[in-house]
Amino acid sequence: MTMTTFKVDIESGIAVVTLDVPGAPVNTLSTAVAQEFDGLLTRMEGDPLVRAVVLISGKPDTFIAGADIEEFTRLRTAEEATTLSRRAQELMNRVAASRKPVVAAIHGSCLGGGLELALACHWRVATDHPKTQLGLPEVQLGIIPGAGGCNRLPRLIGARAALDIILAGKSERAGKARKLGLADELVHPAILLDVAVRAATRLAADGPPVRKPKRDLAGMLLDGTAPGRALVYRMARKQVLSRTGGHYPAPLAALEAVRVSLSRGMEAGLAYEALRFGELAITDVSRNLVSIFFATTALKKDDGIPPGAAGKLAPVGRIGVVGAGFMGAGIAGTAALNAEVEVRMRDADLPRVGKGLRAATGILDERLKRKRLSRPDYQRLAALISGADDDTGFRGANLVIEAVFEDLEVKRGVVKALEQVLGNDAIIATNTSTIPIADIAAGAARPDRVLGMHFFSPVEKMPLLEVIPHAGTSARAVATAVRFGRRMGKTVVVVGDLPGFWVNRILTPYLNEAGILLTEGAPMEALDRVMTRFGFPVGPVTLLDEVGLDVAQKAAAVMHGAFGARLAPSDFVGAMTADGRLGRKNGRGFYRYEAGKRRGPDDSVYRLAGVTKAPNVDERWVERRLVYSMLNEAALAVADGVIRSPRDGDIGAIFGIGFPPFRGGPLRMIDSLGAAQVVRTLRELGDAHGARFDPAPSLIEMAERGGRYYPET
Ligand code: T1G
Repeated sequence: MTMTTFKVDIESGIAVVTLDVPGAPVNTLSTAVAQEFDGLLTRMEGDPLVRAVVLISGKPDTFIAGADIEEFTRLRTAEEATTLSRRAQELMNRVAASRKPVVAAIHGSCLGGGLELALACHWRVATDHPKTQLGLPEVQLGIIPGAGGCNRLPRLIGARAALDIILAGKSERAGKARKLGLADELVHPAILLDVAVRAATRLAADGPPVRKPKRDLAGMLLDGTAPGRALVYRMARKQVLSRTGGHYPAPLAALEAVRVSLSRGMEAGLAYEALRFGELAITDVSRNLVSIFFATTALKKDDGIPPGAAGKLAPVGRIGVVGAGFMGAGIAGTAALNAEVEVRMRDADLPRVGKGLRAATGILDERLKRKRLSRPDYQRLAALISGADDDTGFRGANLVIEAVFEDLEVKRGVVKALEQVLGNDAIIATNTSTIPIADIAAGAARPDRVLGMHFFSPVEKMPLLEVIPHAGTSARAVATAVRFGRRMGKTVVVVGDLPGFWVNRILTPYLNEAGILLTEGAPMEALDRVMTRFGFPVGPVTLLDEVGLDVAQKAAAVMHGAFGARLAPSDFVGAMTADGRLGRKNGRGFYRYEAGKRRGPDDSVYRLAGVTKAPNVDERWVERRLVYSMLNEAALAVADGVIRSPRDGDIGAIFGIGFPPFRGGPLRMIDSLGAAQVVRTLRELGDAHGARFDPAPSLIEMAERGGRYYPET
C-alpha cells in the first residue's frame, strides 16, 4: 500500500504515526485520508513489532481540523451523508477497539472529526499552547458531530460538560480541556512526542486505563442518574431555544443524539447520530453556514487589491490614534491586545488623554479578569499604550487612525497636521461613518495615503471592519490597512466610498422604516419581537437605543441628503432627541433604564411624537416592510458598486449588523427567494406605502432574466 498522508516510524514497539496531508494547509479527514488510515490500522494490527501507536500531526498549528468541509458540501442526499457518517464512526470504532493502545499527541487545532478521533484513542496528551484548541464546532456549520462525538464525549466528561461544548460548537483551550478530563496530560510542545511515546509504552504494558468519571455531588446527581440527566436535557433545551429562536435545528438534534446515546446505549446512539447528521448536512441552513465559513476564510487572505498590486509591504509596528474618546480608546486597546503593536494616543488635553488611556487599558483589564490574559502578558501589552496632547509620539508610526469628532473641517485639519510629522510611508486612516473619504483626503498633500477604516462600536467586540479607499488611494495603503485590521482580529471588507459605505447604507432604510412604523403607532416591543424572531440578535428599536439616538439622527440626515426621498426618516427619533433622549447612554431612550439595566418600553415617547400607541400590528406585514427595505437597498448598493462581491456584502451584513447567519446574508436571501418574488413583494409594499419601496432596477432586470448574485450550486 502506498501512503501519502501517514508516515510511520517504529521504535521499541511504539509506532509513531505522523499525519500530514500533502499540499494542504491543515490536516482534514477526507474520504481518501480515512481510507488510508483504515489501511494503516490493519497494518499496525498485523505488525508484531508494534505494541502501541502514537498519532501526531506534521502540521505546525493543527492536529486535525475535522472532516473535509469541502467534501460534504458535495453531498446531495441525506442517505449519502448518513453513509459518510457511518463510515467515519466505523473507523473511530476500530481505533477504540484496537488491542494495541492508540495515544493522540495533540498540538494545535483539534476540531470536529479530529477531536472525535482523539476521543476514540486510549490516551490524549495535549500541549499547553494557545494554538491548541479542542472542540466540536459542527453546530456552527449547521450539522452535528457525526463520527461518534455525540456518544463518546458525554461518556468521557459527563452529559453537562459535553452538551456545553457540543450545543454551542465551542472550543476549549488545553488547560480547560485537561480540567474537564478531555485531555489526560498537558505538556510543553517541545516534549509532546516524548511524553506521548512514554504514555504509549505504559499503556502497552498495563493496558488502556479504566476510566471512572470523577464526579462531585452535583455531578453524581445530574450526570450520574437518569432523572438528573432529564433535568440537564430540559435546561439545555430551554437554553438552546432561547439562543437560537428555533432557527437552528442542529443543537436540538445534537441534544437528542446525546440523550439517545446515554439512555439506549452506544449502538443506538451512533445510529441516531448518523441519521440526524445526514438530515442536517443537506439543509439550506447548513449550506448557508458553510458558505459563511468559506467566505470568512477567503477574506483572511484577501488584501482587497489585485494580488501583487501593492508590492512588498512593511508590517505595521507602531500606530497612532488621534482622538481618545470612546472609539479611539477602543481602537487603541484592541490594537495593543490583538496586533501587539505600540500605540500612541493623542487628544487635545491631558485629562482627555488620561481618560482615553484608562479606557484603552480597560479592554486589557477585562481580559485579565476573565483569565484570557496572563499577568505578564497583560503587563507587556499595557506597556505598549501611551498618550500625549501633541503629535510628538507619532514619528515612526506606520499607520495613524483618526477618530475625532464627525466634522469635515476638523478631520481635514487632523490630516494636515499629521502630514507634518509622519514619515513618507505612513498611512492615514479616518474612522468616519458618514463623511466621504474623498472629501477628507481632498485637502491632503498626499491623498494617495488616505483612506477610511470604519470600525463598529464597541471596537473590541464587533467583528467587522470596513476599509474604504477613495478613488485616489494607493493599493499599498489599502493592503496595509486590510492586513492591520486582520491583525486586530477583524474580518475586513473593502467597500466603496459612497455615503453609508455598505453596512450603514443597508441599515438606514431599515431603521427609517422602524421609525415610520412607530409614527403609525406600532408597538416598539412588537417591532423588536418581529425582528429577533426573524433572527437578528436585537430588534431595530433596541438597536437605536444602543447606537444612540443623536448619532442615529445625524447619520439618517446625511443619508437622506445623499439619496433623497427614498431614505427620508420619520420625525420620531427627532422628537425624542429634542426631549434630550439619547438612548442607553443617558438612560433615556425608547426603553426605560434603571441603574444601567434595561426595563420595559417607555410608552410616553409616543406622546412626544404626537402619536397614539396601537395595541398591536400585523406582524407578518411589519417583518416584510423592515426586511424588504433592507434587501432592496442592498440591491441598489450592489448596483452602485459599493461592494466587490456578494460574498463581501453578506459577510458585512452578518458581522456588521447581525443579519441572521442561517439566512446566509441579504444577497443570499434574495437568491433563495428569487429576484422575481422579491420584486413582486416590493411592488405590493410600494402600492401600500409609496415609492420608497420601488424595486431596484437591478432586481427587476435580474427577475426578467432569471439572474442571481451567486452561481447556482
Ligand atoms: N475542511 C476543509 N478545509 C478546511 C478545514 C476543514 N475542516 N479547516 C480549515 N480548512 C482550510 C481553510 O478553508 C483554508 O483553506 C485553510 O484550511 C486554512 O484555514 C464528522 C463533519 C482549523 C482553526 O469546523 O476552524 O468534522 O483557503 O485560514 O486561521 O463530525 O480553519 O487556505 O485553501 O481558517 O489558521 C469541523 C474549521 C468540520 C474547523 C485554522 N471542523 N476550521 O484556522 O486557518 S465538520 C471545523 C477552522 C466535522 C465530523 C464533522 C480553522 C482552523 P485555504 P484558515 P487558521
